[in-house]
Parts: sequence; structure tokens; C-alpha cells
Amino acid sequence: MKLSRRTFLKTSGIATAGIAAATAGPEKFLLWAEEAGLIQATYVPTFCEICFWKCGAIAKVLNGRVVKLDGNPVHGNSRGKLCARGNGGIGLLYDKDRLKTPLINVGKRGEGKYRKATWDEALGVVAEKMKGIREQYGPEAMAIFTHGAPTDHFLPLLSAYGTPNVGMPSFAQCRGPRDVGYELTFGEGPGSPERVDLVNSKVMVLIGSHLGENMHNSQVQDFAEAIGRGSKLIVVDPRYSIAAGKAEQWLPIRPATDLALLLAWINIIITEGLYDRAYLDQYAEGFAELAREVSHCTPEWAAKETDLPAAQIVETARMMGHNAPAVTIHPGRHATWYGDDVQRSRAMAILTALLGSWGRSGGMFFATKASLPKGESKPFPEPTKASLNGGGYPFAGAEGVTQAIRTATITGAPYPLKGWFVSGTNLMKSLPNQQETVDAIAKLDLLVVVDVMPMDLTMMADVILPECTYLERHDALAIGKGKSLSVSLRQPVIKPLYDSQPGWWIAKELAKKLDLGEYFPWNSYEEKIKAQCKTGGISYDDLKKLGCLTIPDTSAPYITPENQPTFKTESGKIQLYSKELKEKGFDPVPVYVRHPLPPEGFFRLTYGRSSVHTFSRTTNNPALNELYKENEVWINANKAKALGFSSGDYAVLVNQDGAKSNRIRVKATQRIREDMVYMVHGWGSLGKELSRSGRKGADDQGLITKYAVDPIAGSTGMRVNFVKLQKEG
Ligand SMILES: Nc1nc2c(c(=O)[nH]1)N[C@H]1C(S)=C(S)[C@@H](COP(=O)(O)OP(=O)(O)OC[C@H]3O[C@@H](n4cnc5c(=O)[nH]c(N)nc54)[C@H](O)[C@@H]3O)O[C@H]1N2
Ligand SMILES: Nc1nc2c(c(=O)[nH]1)N[C@H]1C(S)=C(S)[C@@H](COP(=O)(O)OP(=O)(O)OC[C@H]3O[C@@H](n4cnc5c(=O)[nH]c(N)nc54)[C@H](O)[C@@H]3O)O[C@H]1N2
Ligand code: SF4
Ligand SMILES: [Mo]
Repeated sequence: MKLSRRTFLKTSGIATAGIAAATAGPEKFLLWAEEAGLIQATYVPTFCEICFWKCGAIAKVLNGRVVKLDGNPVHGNSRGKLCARGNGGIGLLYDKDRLKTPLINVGKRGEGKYRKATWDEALGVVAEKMKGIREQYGPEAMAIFTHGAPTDHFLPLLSAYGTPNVGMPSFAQCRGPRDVGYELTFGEGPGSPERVDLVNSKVMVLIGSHLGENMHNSQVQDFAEAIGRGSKLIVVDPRYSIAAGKAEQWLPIRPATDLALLLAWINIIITEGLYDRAYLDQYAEGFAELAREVSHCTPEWAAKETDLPAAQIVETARMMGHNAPAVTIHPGRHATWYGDDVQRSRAMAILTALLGSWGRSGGMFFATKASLPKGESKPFPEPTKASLNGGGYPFAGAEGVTQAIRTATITGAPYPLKGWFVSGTNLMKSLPNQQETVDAIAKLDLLVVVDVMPMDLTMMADVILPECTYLERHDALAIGKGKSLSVSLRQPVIKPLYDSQPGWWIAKELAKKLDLGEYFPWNSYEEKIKAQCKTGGISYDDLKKLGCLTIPDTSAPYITPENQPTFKTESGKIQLYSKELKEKGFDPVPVYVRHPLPPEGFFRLTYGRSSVHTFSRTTNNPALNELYKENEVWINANKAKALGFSSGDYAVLVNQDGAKSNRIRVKATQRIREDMVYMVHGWGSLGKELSRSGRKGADDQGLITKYAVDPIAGSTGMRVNFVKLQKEG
């Protein structure tokens, strides 16, 4: 007889098995009870918030407890699978360290002394302070810093209050310069999810992008499928990344010299006639100027700058040219590297254009033009003072230049900033130069943080408002603009635990106290979503059942005679030579400028992702912490040996300004160049409230005291610091 778990339970006696399962934790007990037929599972579709890829998930619930998360098979971003982090969402839900009630600071700011408060009291304190700031300085004296789903609730609240000042790290610390570089070239950015047609590519080019460690779900699925199908991979990375391990050509470039490589590639494509002449004649302008400007960028010149063999530079350029247009030059995502990041992104966009890959199968596809109306809302008041979002940078995006708002808070110019409303971003970890963040906070009359965990920034707040996790709430519909239009629903899988509340509720209740209730006219967020579905002609019932709807006949991904592209640039064409940049005094064709190299005894500090964590936000997650408990510093094995370090030893990192890290384990490896070190971002939190990750590993941000601001977009290049390794103590 095959002994299944069920027959085993029957033969061994349900009672004893029940006791055994119960002692092994609530999940095991519930699974036992399900198998014994005592309870039945329910399955609730929603979408993930452990990162911003918004994968469709299906939660299995037994007796009110979430026991499993799976990918939603009908959702394009997950296709039935979640990444490790998405699976680990349950860890966040049941993390005993979660914020459980509203808290009001009773000590000095940053001391971490809090008392519990009711929602009414905590929101009352916030509203009083915000009213005071509005009366004394005007509403523009409040700024909002925000990231992810909470933005959909708190940005409208702060806009209704009357401030135009908003900063999201997704611009100036992430993809801002990339988006600007592509917008200046094609009139639009590469999108999020990036519209990379990896599945149809013949050649894929990753410049820094460390797919596989950067774990954006469907993108990595496409990447794996493309490799399996034989698409050739070129990886430019000074570290032998997971992706480099799959590459036909690995280019271990000297850090900070990518623009030299790109200009040489462009030059080779032009001089060898490998560009798509018909495509450029029809859609682009500025070819002659481009050709002239890059003519000195020979393979030999680039070889000296990049420390790569000239022959490899030529060979890889030909690989691209001979397989065009089915070549995906991945635009990257975290692009804030050296302060010339718009120009590097421009060079990537220009290369894409030369190969005729924009709007072509296997290159970059077009997003659907369809969309879902947002629904009517009362117009926000017109601010009377100019927004500080742009920071004076001519091409800064609407998401705001976070650190410019921080600087204005410190200086009080052009006008005072007295309150920060922060939701879903741990500014101590996301912004470079932590001292400036601390200095700015010292100037505030009010720091409010809406968060789920007691992170570094949370524990500096005057008032902490505990949001429930994404598994316990509604949020705005996710409108996916990939090849087709898709709409996804986030809905509560279980009721909020403790005294936490959904963001929409917090925003609505605070609005009432600020006499702004009319901006939130609905009774529940579900009511608002239902109305939006009705206006958009979408069945809410189907959406609720399936979690995601893909709208048919909304796809037109490639150029065809009927589907001609429009370029929202000044000229209406692809700008190989950018008049807009020229007008503002910048190089119309990217020009390579050498960056300082590490002084003797120092290494360039670089950083990236672990496949099982998201920034700082998952470090304490019990499920994910078990997989990766602290970060390591990667250093070339020869250098480690010379300095007397072996793998597993602890070291302390000290940067050029004397900033010192927490201790961090050494990973001595041949997988990295000798002139740099590398670590996973997000570690080394200070908080004793984080029982698993507090003080574990080192914080890259603590060592990033210097940052190089891109003069075009205002984004902060963060790979410009140099560190030494020292023994502990
Ligand atoms: N698991 C996981 N996945 C994530 C995230 C996460 O937190 N966790 N975050 C998501 C987000 S928001 C973003 S923005 C992306 C970021 O992910 P990517 O956009 O892929 O990040 P990169 O900036 O390319 O940085 C990582 C790589 O750059 C290499 N590198 C360092 N210096 C240089 C250099 O000078 N030149 C070149 N060519 N390479 C260099 C490093 O060795 C490393 O392999 O990841 C996304 N995916
Ligand atoms: N040195 C360095 N700096 C970086 C990066 C780097 O690699 N190195 N990466 C940059 C990039 S690419 C990005 S995108 C940014 C990311 O910057 P952030 O988005 O600020 O990243 P996290 O550190 O994860 O902080 C997220 C915060 O949101 C909270 N949170 C999580 N879920 C929820 C929720 O549902 N509701 C609310 N209210 N709060 C929630 C978390 O507990 C945490 O406090 O950082 C940038 N800064
Ligand atoms: S990629 Fe992973 S963490 Fe990000 S949304 Fe998808 S499942 Fe969640
Ligand atoms: Mo990012």
C-alpha cells in the first residue's frame, strides 16, 4: 500500500498526529487539519508588494491564516510563479517585529522612545502640526517622500493639503537618468516593466544590469527562456555576476568607463556600416553629427579607458550589428552610478536606434496605447509657491529630486520646509550622505512616517503610523502597460493584524481632521475601485475572482506599415543629436569624461542586489532572513590575501572621508576586479527593534558620503566612493 500522508494520519490516529502537528507551528497544524478534512482552504488573488514588479499572487488561507502564496497563472508578471521574495511575503505578515499600534515620540527625536497611542490621538497630533505649519509657513512647507503603493493614498492627501513638493527615490536614486536619456532620444522612457523583448532576441546586452540577482520575476523568466533558446548574451560588468556566468562574452570593464565602450561600439557600428540605414532615414535625425562626434572613439582608444581588449570590443559590436534588429540593449534600471548617467543612458538609446531595435521584435517593443481612466476627483488647489521638485535641474522628472528637497530643508531656501510626510521609503537607506538626512530632519517641526516595520527612518519619526501589509488591504488598481493592457486588483487576504490600518484609511481619516474630507468622498476603497472599473467597462466581479484581467486587442508592439511610431521629441524624430540638450548647454552627443580612479590602497565601492532580498525592507523578514542573514564584501582574492583576509573573516570598511562601516564578512573571490569591492545594499540597520537584521552586515549607504549629481537630471551617482579594508577592533 502506498502510504500517503492522509493514510498515515488515519493509521497512526488523528489525535496524536494533531498534537504533533500543532507543536510544529500553526501552519503545519492547519495543513494537518485540512488534510484531515476538518477545515477547507480559501484562495484569494491579489498582487505582491515585496518589490515593485506587482506580480499576481494567490494566497491560500486556512482558518484565517495565510499558509502559502503562489504565482497567479493568469498574471503576466508572475505566470504562476513568485520569486523567493514574493513567496516570503508571509514572513512580513507574521513578523513579530512589525509596527503594531500608532506611536508618539516621547524622547528626543531619534532616541527611539515611544508611547502607544490610539489612531484618533496620533492622527490628531499629525493634523494639528500640519495645520500649524500651513498657518505659519504655508502648505508648501510640507514635503512628501514616498515610494510604492502608499503613494496612491498619500500623494493625493498632500496635494489636497496644497504642497507641490514630492520626492521619490525611484527617480534621483534609481531610474531617473535612464528615463531622461531615453526620453531625450525617443521621446519616451523604456517603461517599468522595461519593454525588453528578450524572448524574441538573438543578442542580449546587459550593461551592469545583473538579472538573476536583480530578480524582477517575468523579466528573469524571459531571460532564462532566451538563454535556453540560444540567444547570445553579452554582459558588461566588472564583477562576474550570475548573468555573466551565462554569457557568451563577458566584458569585465573598469568601473566608471562604460560610456567609452558605448561610444566605441557606436563608432564601429557606423564605420563598418552595420546600422539600419532605412530605419534611420525614416525615423531619425542627426546621424552625420553623431558620426562626426564619435569618430575618434576607436576600439584602441576605448581599450585603454575600459581595460578591455580592443578585439573583444570589435567582436561584440559585430555580434550586435549582424543580428540587428533582434538585439536587446537592456536599458538598465538602477542607473545612478557616476553622475554622467543621462549621457550613458543616451548612448545606450542611440545604439538601440542605430541597430533599428526600437519597436522591433527582439529589441524594445512598444507599450499598449490603451489605458483605464482613473475616475473623477476634485481638483487640487494651485500652490502659490514654486515646487522644489526639480532642484533647478532642467530635465528632472515629476517624481522629484529627493536630495534637492533635503538640501532646501537644511538651508531653508528658497523657502522653509518644516514637515516631512514619509510613506514606504526608508530615507536613511535610500538617500546618499546620511548626515545630510539627519541634518535636514533636525530642522523639521514634524516628521511623520507611515511604515510596516521599525526601520531606521521610522524610528526617527515624531509620529509613527503603522500601515497593515499588502496582504491585509486594498490599494489602487495596478494598470499594466506591457504588450497588452492589464488590470490587477490588490485586495485583503485577511483582516489587518494588531492595530494597523490600510493606507487608504489612514489618508482618509487624516484628511477629515485636516478638513479635506471632500477629496476622499467614498466610504471604502473597494467602492472607489468598483466605480473605476465601471467607468472603464471592466467587470469588477471577474477581477475579484481572477485577480487580473488582460484586455484583449490592445497590443501593437512592433512597427508595421499600419503601426507607425510617434516620437514625442522636439523634432518628432529619434534624436541621435539632441537639440534639446544643446539648447540647455549640454553635449548634444554624449562625450566621455574620465572619472577619478581609486587612490593607492583604496577600492571603488559598488553595490547591488541579493536575489532573495529587496533593499532594506526584507532584511528582517523571518522567511528571507533564513536564506541570507547578512551581506558580505566581495574583494578580489589576490587583494584579500595581500591584506591578510580570508573568506569568512570580518572586516571594517573605511571610506575616503573616514566614514566607518559595521563589521562585514569578507568574500575573497576571483569573480571581481582588483580595483573595486562589492556588497549587497540594504544591510547594517541600526535598530534594536529589528530582532533579526539589526546591526547585521554593513550599510553601503553609510559609506556613500560623496555623490556625483547629474547636471541634466539631478540624480545622484553613488559609485564614486573609495574604501579601505581594516581588521575589526
Ligand atoms: N532581488 C532584488 N531584485 C531587484 C531589487 C531588489 O531590491 N532585490 N530592486 C529592483 C530595483 S528597484 C532596481 S532599480 C534594480 C537594480 O538592478 P540593476 O539595474 O540590475 O542594477 P545595477 O545598477 O546594474 O547594479 C548591479 C551591477 O552593476 C555592476 N557594476 C558596478 N559598477 C559598474 C560599472 O561601473 N559598470 C558596469 N557595467 N557595471 C557595474 C555590479 O557589479 C552589479 O553586478 O533591481 C530590481 N530588482
Ligand atoms: N546605497 C544605495 N542606495 C540606494 C540603492 C542602492 O542599491 N544602494 N538603491 C536605490 C534604488 S534602485 C531604489 S529603488 C531605492 C529604494 O528605496 P526605498 O524604497 O526607500 O527602499 P527600502 O530601503 O526597502 O525602504 C522601503 C521602506 O518602505 C517600508 N515598506 C515596505 N512595505 C510597505 C508598505 O506596504 N507600506 C508602507 N507604508 N511602508 C512599507 C519598508 O519597511 C521600508 O521602511 O533606493 C535607492 N538607494
Ligand atoms: S518580483 Fe518577486 S518580490 Fe517582486 S513583485 Fe514579483 S514576486 Fe513580488
Ligand atoms: Mo530602483
